[in-house]
Amino acid sequence: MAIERTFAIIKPDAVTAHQQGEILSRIQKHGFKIVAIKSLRLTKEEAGGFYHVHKARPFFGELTDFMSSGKIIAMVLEADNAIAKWRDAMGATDPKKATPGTIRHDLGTSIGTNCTHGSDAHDTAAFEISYFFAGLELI
Ligand code: 3AN
Repeated sequence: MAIERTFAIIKPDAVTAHQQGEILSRIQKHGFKIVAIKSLRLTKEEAGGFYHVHKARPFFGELTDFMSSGKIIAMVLEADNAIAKWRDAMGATDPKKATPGTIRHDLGTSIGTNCTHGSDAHDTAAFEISYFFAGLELI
């Protein structure tokens, strides 16, 4: 296994519900190092740039409205096998299908409002990290 970095978001639903502390605690219990972290609110256009791969999907408008509806917490997480490890910790996209004990199962409310994001591959992790963080923030 190799030390790897992934990109994570605590989404607006979780920030509004004051679940940041619970999610950060789970991140630490899972053994991730938080390399970088910031709180910000995206515009709809910025959310669209982040989710550009989903532009043709029917839920794109709903997704970008939601992701620009309030503050998010953006993070770079580091661990052995971080990309798969964070996706396992989050659980399935749809909280109703996620395994009990995963973050989305326990805190998510719908397939759209599923409280967290995580990169799904090395290339998307590299794009997503660079979308939010400059090199100097990642040392
Ligand atoms: P994941 O975030 O688990 O990789 P993707 O890449 O399939 O899931 O979808 C990106 C985001 O789009 C999801 N996190 C979810 O919030 C949203 N999404 C996916 N499917 C739907 C849907 N049917 N309706 C509304 N939002 C959706």
